[in-house]
Amino acid sequence: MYTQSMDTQAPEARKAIRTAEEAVLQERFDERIDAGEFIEAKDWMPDDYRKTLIRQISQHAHSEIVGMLPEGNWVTRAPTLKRKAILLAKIQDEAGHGLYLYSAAETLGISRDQMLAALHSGKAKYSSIFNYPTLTWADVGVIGWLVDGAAIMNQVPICRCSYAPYARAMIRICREESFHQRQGYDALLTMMREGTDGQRGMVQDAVNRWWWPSIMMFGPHDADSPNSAQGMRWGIKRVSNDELRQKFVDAAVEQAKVLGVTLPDPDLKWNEERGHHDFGAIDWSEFWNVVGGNGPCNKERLATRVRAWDEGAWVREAALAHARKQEAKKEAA
Ligand code: BYC
Repeated sequence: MYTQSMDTQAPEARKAIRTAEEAVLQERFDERIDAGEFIEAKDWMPDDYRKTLIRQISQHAHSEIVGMLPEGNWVTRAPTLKRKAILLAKIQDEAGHGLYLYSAAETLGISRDQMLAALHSGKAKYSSIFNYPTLTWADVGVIGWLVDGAAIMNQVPICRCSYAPYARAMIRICREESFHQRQGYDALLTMMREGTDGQRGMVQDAVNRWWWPSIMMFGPHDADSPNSAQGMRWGIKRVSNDELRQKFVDAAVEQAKVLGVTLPDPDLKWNEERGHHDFGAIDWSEFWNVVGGNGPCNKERLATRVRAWDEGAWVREAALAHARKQEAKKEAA
């Protein structure tokens, strides 16, 4: 009876009921966000909140997976067995991070195949930083120190993201990232303290090349960040792009001193009044060029991922065939 009476309503009346119901749900959702509550996968959420999370989490997952490539370049050339084992473990961790994050995004109603199709077609973004080449072994250390350092700065606040499955994934990821940063810093310290002049020169050269791209990782200035205000309102973003960048610069200056390297910015200096370091202007044309697909390695990175997907087709087919066989066996038993 209930269903029939619903069916006989005019479309406008049905729409009005839906709108009124949604207004109540929206109000309840806003109250929960304001109270600092977590939202779970099965809870009602506004469409735009869902879409924003899918965008951010899938881009984050893609960054972890593409982020394996610059370091992967050095697995066969790591200087010692110990460094090789550490690097392999780190790269494996990144694959794990990608998988946790794809799983978190899947709880929002998108499939992994859809996310990967968006990456492979160039529609989905991934972090700008992974479009730069790793020219020497020192680059691997600098990626750990600066790139993972920037990643941790950005990701610790995401452990308190309002969407619980994302926040939970981030807790484990952050623990592993801090090991990643330390291993990079340790590799650089070894080169600086026990290495030759040539090796110290390699570290400085790597720092010169990675410094600016690392501080670009935090995204555009707050005033030019279209997603920030809403992201903060929803508790997806807890700390702004510029605040995180400043914290990162302040921490890196001290770490650079211990390491004995110079950061390539003549305007970098302590500002007593602000209680922070001032730093030079970021070249945003370079950032947008890289984000737009025209960085030094964008095409290579994407082509490598697409090739891995195509060449892995037989593995996916075999895994599915195996799962079907297991299922059939269970049914027959
Ligand atoms: N690269 O309004 P905004 C890692 C885009 S993994 C490319 O501020 P939002 C690691 C942004 O997407 C590191 N694109 O956006 C892995 C937006 O475009 P759309 C990845 C960038 O979302 C392996 C537009 O610019 N970390 O470190 O409020 C080994 C305007 O920006 C970038 C995450 O993904 C960039 N750098 O804030 C080692 C963390 N920056 O999407 C290390 C999660 C901005 O509107 N993500 N854009 O077309 C976030 O925290 C935020 O999404 C961002 C951007 C801070 C990145």
